[in-house]
Amino acid sequence: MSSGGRRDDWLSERQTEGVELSFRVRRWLVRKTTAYQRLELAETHDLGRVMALDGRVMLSERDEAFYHEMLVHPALLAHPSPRRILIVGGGDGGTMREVLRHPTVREVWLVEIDGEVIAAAKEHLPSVHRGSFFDPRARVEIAPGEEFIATHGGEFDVVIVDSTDPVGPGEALFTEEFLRGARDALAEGGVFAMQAGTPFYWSEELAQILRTLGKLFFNVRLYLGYVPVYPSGMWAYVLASERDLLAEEENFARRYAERGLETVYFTPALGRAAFVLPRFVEEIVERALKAQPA
Ligand code: AG3
Repeated sequence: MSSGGRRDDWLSERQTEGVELSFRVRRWLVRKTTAYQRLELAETHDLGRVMALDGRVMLSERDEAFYHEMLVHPALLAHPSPRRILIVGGGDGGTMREVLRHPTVREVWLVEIDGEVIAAAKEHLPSVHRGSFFDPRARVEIAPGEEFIATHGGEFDVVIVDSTDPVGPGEALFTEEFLRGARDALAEGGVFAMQAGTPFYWSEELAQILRTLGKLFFNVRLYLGYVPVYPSGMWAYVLASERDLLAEEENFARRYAERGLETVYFTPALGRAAFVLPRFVEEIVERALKAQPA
């Protein structure tokens, strides 16, 4: 049986109790249960290869760059000189690929709980990792993120959480305890970034993330991007820092040019515009961050 699916030639994600998105499968590449989750990888009819974990679509080859660029570049461009980077999750290597585009980066740690995700990505998703696992700056550790951060205080210029959803099995990476640890893993002036689900279906989970980050960081900034294969297509990300992030956004264009970045979705102008929110999302943010220090 495919995830939530009725027919064997479709990979389906049940996004809500009443909404499913299905991808017609040409060929199944992986269908297994690892120690942590159900792992599915298929060659699809329209979107290239698609990977799902526990029936939740993690990426398609066709639009993964939309997501990975938006998760990585605002955070790295908000830092004047990001050298040491930590990625929690992100076993497919797409986030690491985008991090490694920044020539300032000396070392990037990828801490992924499920080694089988990395193995499957290495074998079946070369277009996503594009060799980033083999970059001399890459360090890969198979471990739960919360364990790793507990022993790496104050070390990273940027910490990026590339997790599954705030609902379900990824929940550990959304708790106050974990997020405090992620904050404490930052060096002076460090920048934290995470994916935060969709404001369209999961406004309460998003508000919860913002409330938690609001307690931990001086500056919390929500932004949006478009990811066609994710629930609702409207995806939220959060930057948090002791740095003045609003001021740092003015440096996006210069740093993008200086670092010679090449992207298919992100541009410096889009990166700044992404913080301009639809009214209903502004309301979620205002309510969640109200009564917090500005
Ligand atoms: N990380 C975010 C996946 C969330 C998608 N949720 C869903 N389909 N329900 C993806 C990992 C890519 N590196």
